[in-house]
Amino acid sequence: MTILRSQHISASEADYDRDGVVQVNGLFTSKEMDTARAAFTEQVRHDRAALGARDGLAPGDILSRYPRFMQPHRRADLEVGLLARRLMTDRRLLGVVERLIGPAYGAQSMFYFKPPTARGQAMHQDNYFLRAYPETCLAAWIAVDHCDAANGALSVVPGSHTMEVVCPEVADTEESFTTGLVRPSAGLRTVQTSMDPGDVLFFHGSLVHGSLPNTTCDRFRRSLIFHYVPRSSVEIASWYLPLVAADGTDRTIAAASGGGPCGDT
Ligand SMILES: O=C(O)CCC(=O)C(=O)O
Repeated sequence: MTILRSQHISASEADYDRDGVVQVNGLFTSKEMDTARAAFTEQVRHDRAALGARDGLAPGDILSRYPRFMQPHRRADLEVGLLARRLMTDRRLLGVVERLIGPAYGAQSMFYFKPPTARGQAMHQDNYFLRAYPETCLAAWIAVDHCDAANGALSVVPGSHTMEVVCPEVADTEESFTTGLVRPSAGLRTVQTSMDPGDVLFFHGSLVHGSLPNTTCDRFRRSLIFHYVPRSSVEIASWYLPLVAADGTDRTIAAASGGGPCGDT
């Protein structure tokens, strides 16, 4: 898997086509990540219900104190909402997105706190959820804290983006707070990422990826995640509507219905 400095992203398209994933280091400054960390941490301490996903967590689960935040960019009434929309449409980020998939809309923002001891998220493919059509989605996974194997940084399977989006098996919920598991095709190797604040991992909607638990006793693994779809997309699951144009305004396309890889209607 290729890791580039942000000044050298011209090399990124061929790597992305081959691997379905490329890491661009130093796209944001550590100061910008300090600001994001402080704002989201203040929000979760003050009012986690405003943005927290339900995820079926038991009250004693550390993740129920630090739930992942969903679609913060839709909350213009919150500081984190304004920040998320600004970063989602940041020119540095959109510049790489456009190199990889052409003109694009933002479809989702999320913030993961992943405190010490928290479970990870089993291996999966993002377009199983987004159902962007006729192309797929692209994730931009931004490290807010330093992350590595110990605090549950992302693992990716380069080359797995050529797989179909498949119906997941049942995951081990001792290790994962989500219940679906996708196994990569035989012969593909899983790569453990390691990232510093401001580094960004870009990956294809069919790429198999996930994370293991945070095994440290003192290191959060916070990350800000955006998903994009090509502007030529004709439909997407309704949760992701409205989309966000490069100028920060909302756009709508048709809502996808039925026909997922598990045959759901
Ligand atoms: O950050 C993680 O641990 C998992 C996030 C992820 O897989 C995703 O956003 O699709």
